Amino acid sequence: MATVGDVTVQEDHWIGGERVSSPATFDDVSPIDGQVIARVARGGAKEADEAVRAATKAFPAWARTSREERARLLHAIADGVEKRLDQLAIVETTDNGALLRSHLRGVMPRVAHNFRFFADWLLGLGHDDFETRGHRNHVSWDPAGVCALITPWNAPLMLATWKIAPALAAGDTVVLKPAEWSPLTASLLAEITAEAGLPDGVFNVVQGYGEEVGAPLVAHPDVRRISFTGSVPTARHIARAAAANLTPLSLELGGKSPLIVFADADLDLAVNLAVEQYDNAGQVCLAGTRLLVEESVAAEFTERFVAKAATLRQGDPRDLATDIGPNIHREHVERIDGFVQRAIAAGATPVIGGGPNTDLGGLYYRPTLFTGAAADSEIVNEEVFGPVLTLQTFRTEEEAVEMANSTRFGLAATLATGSRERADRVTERLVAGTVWVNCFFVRDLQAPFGGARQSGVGREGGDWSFDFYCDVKNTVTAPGGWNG
Ligand code: TXE
Repeated sequence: MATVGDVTVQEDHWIGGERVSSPATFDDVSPIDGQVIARVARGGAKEADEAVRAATKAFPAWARTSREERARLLHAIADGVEKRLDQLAIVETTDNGALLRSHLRGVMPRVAHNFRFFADWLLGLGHDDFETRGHRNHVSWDPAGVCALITPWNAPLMLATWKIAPALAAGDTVVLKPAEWSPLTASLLAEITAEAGLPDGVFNVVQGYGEEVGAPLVAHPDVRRISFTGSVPTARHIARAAAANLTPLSLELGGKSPLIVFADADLDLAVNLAVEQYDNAGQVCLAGTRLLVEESVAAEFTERFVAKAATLRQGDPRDLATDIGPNIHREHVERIDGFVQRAIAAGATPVIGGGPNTDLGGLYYRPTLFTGAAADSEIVNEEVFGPVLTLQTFRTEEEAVEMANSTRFGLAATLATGSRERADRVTERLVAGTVWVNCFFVRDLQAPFGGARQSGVGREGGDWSFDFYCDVKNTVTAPGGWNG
């Protein structure tokens, strides 16, 4: 057991409604100060198999549980999240370094909402009935089975519950493998599900490293769905494992999304949108890290951007006045700095930032903006996953669209423009799962969410989630043939 703030957190796996330990553990380090905060069970193939067995055993009864009862239990889990919101927030902040302010005000309430939304959506899910030459067709959404959910560290509980809530609502059972960099809130959620009365084995958590416990989990022949959020290289491993069993999978990967600022935009709004891309210290898959600014307003935009960015307070994420906290761990900061130093060596100019904030220790990377980076340079094309933006200019709408789409990713795009016609024209031509016009990060759970190209496979949200987590079945019944 570990104590984080004044919260007691279990460091074991959660399998079949019980705490299960492993002979080995791994150190969970807080990015705030580099201290070890927990020694977490280090699972492998054995624990992955035990968890899948527990979930398989629990599946038939859970699948037969009425929609109303499943919805009631999801609301009870949401109640538990709300009751322990402060605890979840401080544990998550200590574990992954994201702002306590965001966890308290936005993220954890949203976690509760994830459960409430999919509970209510389940109750509204229709059945299709239609006739073909007198035969009745009945389309039903059947639970699929055990779902392996693999999640990252940048928004651990938020991203996990986007998957857990629809899977449970659909009547599936779950094995969650949280990222090894932020394992703790999954453990608290396991407690909450038990307190809410979720039957044993319906929700399971295995802890440990991706290659050791994640790989055997996704390769398990009894897993019926895999949903993954994380990096492209890991997605390739997972897709190969899924191919062996032909397990359907949903992949939500990275991005290098454009934020296009037209000269007709409200420049203050555009600057605010641009500075928002530093949220979560730049560790957001959706971040619009490529600022594409119309040449005629580029100087003015840059000046206002630099002034606005200078007001951001960097520091301890537990301080409610902090705007930018640390990055997740030392190797990640070194990776970010590698991108930045190579960009400088290649001739790009860091208008602001350009290195870690040494006053705060090595894990706090200074918000950085590059100009003068070549279109084919690494910094313009690779996902840095840190507070690093590039600014390029364009002259025509045509050129803006071309630049926006010249990436192997396609997760999101943001436009700042005062012209509705332009917004319509440009949006139609952008390759992206989500396009925001004069706004950013607004997401309704009923909307499809996912990426084009190498940003992902499939969509989740509303009906799309149920499409993924269910086996849709059509039953055709002949008009006659009944005994009596
Ligand atoms: O992610 P990984 P990492 C991107 C971002 C970041 C980079 C590296 O660019 O810098 O990825 O992050 C589990 N089988 N994103 O290395 O490895 C792993 O344990 C099964 C974007 O931390 O993809 C963790 O739970 N599972 C992204 C999860 O996969 C495996 C968010 C994600 O880890 C596995 C995070 C395997 N073989 C990183 N190997 C986004 N889209 O938001 C690892 N895992």
